[in-house]
Amino acid sequence: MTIMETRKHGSAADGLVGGRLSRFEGDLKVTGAATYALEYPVDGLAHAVLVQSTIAAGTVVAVDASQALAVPGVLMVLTPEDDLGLMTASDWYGNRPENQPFLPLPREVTYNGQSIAAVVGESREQAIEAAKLVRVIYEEKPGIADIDDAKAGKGKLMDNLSVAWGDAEAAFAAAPVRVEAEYRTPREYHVAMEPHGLTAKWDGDQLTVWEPSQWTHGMQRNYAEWFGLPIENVRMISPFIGGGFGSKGVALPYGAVAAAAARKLGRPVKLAVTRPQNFTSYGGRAATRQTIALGATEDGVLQAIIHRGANETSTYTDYPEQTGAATPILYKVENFSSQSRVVPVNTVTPGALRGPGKNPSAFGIECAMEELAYKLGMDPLELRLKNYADHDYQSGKPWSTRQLREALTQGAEAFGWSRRSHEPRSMRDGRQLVGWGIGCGTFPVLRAPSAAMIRILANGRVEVVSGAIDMGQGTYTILAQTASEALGVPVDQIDVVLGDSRLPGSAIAGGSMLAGSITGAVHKTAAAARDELIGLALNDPNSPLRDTGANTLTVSNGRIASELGQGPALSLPELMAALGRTEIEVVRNTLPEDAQSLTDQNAAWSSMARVQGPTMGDYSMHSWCAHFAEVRVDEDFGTVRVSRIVSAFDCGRLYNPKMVESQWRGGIIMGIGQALFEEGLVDGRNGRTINNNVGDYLVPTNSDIPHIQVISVGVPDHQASALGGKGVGEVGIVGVAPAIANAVFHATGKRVRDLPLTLDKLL
Ligand code: MCN
Ligand code: MOS
Repeated sequence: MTIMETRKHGSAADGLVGGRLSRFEGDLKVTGAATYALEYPVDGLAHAVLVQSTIAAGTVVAVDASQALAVPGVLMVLTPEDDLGLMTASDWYGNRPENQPFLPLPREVTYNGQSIAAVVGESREQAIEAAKLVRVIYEEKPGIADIDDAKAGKGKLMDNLSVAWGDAEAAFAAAPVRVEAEYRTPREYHVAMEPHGLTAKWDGDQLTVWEPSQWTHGMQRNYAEWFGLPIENVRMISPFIGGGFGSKGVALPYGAVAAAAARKLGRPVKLAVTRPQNFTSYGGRAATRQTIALGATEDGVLQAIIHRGANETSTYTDYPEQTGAATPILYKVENFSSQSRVVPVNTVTPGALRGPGKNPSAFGIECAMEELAYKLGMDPLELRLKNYADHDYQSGKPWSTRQLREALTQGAEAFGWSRRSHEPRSMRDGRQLVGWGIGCGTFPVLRAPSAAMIRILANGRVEVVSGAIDMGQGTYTILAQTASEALGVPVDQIDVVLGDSRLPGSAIAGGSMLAGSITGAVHKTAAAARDELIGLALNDPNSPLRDTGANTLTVSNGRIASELGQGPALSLPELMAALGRTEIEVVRNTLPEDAQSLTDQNAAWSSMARVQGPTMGDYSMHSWCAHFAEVRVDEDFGTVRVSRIVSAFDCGRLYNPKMVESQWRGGIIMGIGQALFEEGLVDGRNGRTINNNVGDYLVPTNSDIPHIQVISVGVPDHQASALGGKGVGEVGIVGVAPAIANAVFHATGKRVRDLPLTLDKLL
């Protein structure tokens, strides 16, 4: 646990909600003062190294560890022979299979790169050396390398993802203008700067885990259930995280291996997942395929959308990457049909990666819309505005707030869209073909309860305490601002303590739901703390404000006083001293009244059971954006550079515009990577991820990123959250890749429908 020293940044207004306060933990991170999970000094550490499978499918017949065990310093080799005594944990919704053992080092191999053994040594170097000497004998089975493998087949229809209204087939058949095409996205990976790993330490039956986590309470529960412990026996500590992007929301098999090894050895164990192992220790974004058919009238009114999507999944879990997530809600259409399939292949189960579902979904529909615009000979901006959805046609509900029209028009204005010439290859700059394209994006508002604690100390400092996390998105900062505003105490008097499952429960930093949820909880708690202070000041026999005749007091700028100037204006230390209090502690949560039992609370913080989707209520609630991209394509070489991006967003009220702009830019940068570079390559012979390192799996560098202008067009949305904000963290990536693909078409006249847009596809 680290108590954050807050400092003044800029003006006093910067410290309130809506101010541009700089990130509290930023200095600590860039100066190396932040302690990451694997850097915690723990006495007596042993080091575990994973051994991963080299076949796509089959059985581990035997593991010969004799040579490995002979390496000096090696303490233990764990193999599928070892019974680690673990049980399967609940899924995200809190559903748990009964009596199902959990085998983090299984005998059955279902993908290449699966952990099947681990070596523990006195030093990491000794363990690495020994891991190379572990001999595994397999009985190999034919595997399915990826979704394009002939053996993969069409996969399974996910009935719960089918969406339909009107008669899409008939309306499409009757439409005078039609486009239909297949869009493809490859496997993509999180590649957060901080790789995965943990240190696990047992004290009797208490387990402490230092591990980067997007959800301390959810992962606490994972470990507790694996090891059959009461939930409070596990402590997850994660005050600093070097990025997660969806990969650090649940405990993963390697965590079970490290904790089980620590228990067996009676020593703390550290396990650092190597960069290559990060590519298969958890799933990246699934490869997707989708066919989109659009039917329209000759003047560009959409008549039908037919969407057929599919994504890769593993052979053991049906993970849906919902390519139909954005398709039904972006445009007004009376006839709609969407179906989704999952295609099991021999891969680790894919996972959530920034904007899951919505991201590939927007690639399909937003490319298809521009294809339709060209077929109609219509400006793609005009086509989008013409088919603007006045309400949510899927749920039939009104939007809570939807400033997508403003995003499109203000984005277009800032970009200079009106200067575009429509024909492909009609704009150039020397040998560079210039192209402009649009991509819209959306992300649902998810609402979840959270708890928080406010502690007012004798020295006047205020602690805001929560088990929520900050992986760079700004939680520390916005919580100080929220408490400052609600409590009336300047932000430099506030410390924020996060990232520990012992602290009050919180929603996951996932699905862009944390900020709305936790600012709501902190606001409520801080207001209650202020009321308590005022109550004590008015009523406590020792309070200098008691007998002044004042009956209302306010707290402002850290001083408590009557509005009419009756009696003294006391600073918090003065009041605390007079009251003889060392501390005032207030805890509140945003669960409903009838869900305050400990069981209900534990379930709420450690599962998704109480998360409300975007249409659970009277409205349909989403964040929205419109990206405008300019590309330059070298006519001779086919190289694509993104030379300018302007993006306009509706994310409701912004708690801290500086953080938000950085979130949006971060998403856009990831979108540029997705558009131009990112592609997990699979060896068709053995299902191996070939480019499993950051030298070969390319992500953008500074020189790939142009000026990015971001614009907020949102208005407060009080349906979406207590303070009026909508989700920010993910929507930025959604729609970027299609904007770039559309710009590349405009530049070159060549329509590339499979990401990434590499030069070979343009020549
Ligand atoms: N914010 C705001 N006003 C709002 C909403 C948000 O000021 N109305 C700002 C706050 O600074 C807040 C941040 O935006 O801390 C993100 O808020 P939110 O959209 O609620 O997202 P979460 O806090 O739930 O963070 C998770 C989200 C997800 S799901 C991914 S994936 C992602 C993302 O955040 N991964 C990230 N942004 C990331 N940023 C960094 N640096 N690293 C990651 O791994
Ligand atoms: Mo974000 S992919 O929901 O962690």
